[in-house]
Amino acid sequence: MGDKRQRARVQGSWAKPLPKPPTRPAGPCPSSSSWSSGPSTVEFHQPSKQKRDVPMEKTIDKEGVYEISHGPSGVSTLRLFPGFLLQEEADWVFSTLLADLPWSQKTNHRQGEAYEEPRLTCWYGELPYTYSNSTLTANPEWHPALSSLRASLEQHSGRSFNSLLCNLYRDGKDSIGWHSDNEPALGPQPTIASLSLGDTRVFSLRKQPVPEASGDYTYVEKLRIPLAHGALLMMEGYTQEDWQHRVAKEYHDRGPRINLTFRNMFPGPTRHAKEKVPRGQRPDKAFP
Ligand SMILES: O=C(O)CCC(=O)C(=O)O
Repeated sequence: MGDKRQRARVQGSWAKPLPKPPTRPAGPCPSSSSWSSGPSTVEFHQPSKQKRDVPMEKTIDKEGVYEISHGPSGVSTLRLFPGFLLQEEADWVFSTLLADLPWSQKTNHRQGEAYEEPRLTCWYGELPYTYSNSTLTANPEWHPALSSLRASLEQHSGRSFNSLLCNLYRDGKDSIGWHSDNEPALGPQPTIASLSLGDTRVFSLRKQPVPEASGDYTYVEKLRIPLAHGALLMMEGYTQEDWQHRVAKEYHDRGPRINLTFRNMFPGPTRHAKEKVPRGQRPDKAFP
């Protein structure tokens, strides 16, 4: 059938001339989606998504100095001394503080709702301490056991501490949620000395995500530090700026544990970290 008649039958006589079939370019036949010798095929390729691995949680359990990150704010350092207090001394301090300190359950406020912290606390220092929209009043009368611990920590670290938050985890259900100790009253790059007594609990840290992650912690670095009876952990440098920490609930039997966090507070307006203007778009979890 002549070309003219074929056009008339298939497309109607008004049809323009059929386009010429394209000719295969010279050279070797490229792979799919280009011309091949048989009927032409076009393969769809999914735009390649970068595969990312969720980093393995690392454990720190040996005595040492650990630079856990070098940015974005600066160097974050941990110092771990698992046997800072000898067993006998740790036993005596634990039972004395458990019996003598004025432990109470603090009520915090979030979005207008009151909730009780899942642990007991008491506070020592010349200044009140405000976090989660509730204030622990100043309490300058240090228990003698606490004063003596403060003196040995100051000698050991070369730092001074004028304040102390005591936490009592009654069992594995007591916990503290993700947070940073970055209240303005603690000043820039605060050094926190954290002494643990009683049953071992896992202290976890996670890096703050980059602003582009929009608060997604899936791919951030994570650390776990089992803190046993008599262990001292120092958090220094930019740890409070670039990392968060918590003690999660545990669903097997845990005995009571006391944690003492010695800090240095400066007079001035206090705001809790969660009220602070976030770096990038960093949404923080509540601080139970
Ligand atoms: O119990 C602990 O080891 C941590 C306590 C803590 O994070 C805090 O008091 O801010």
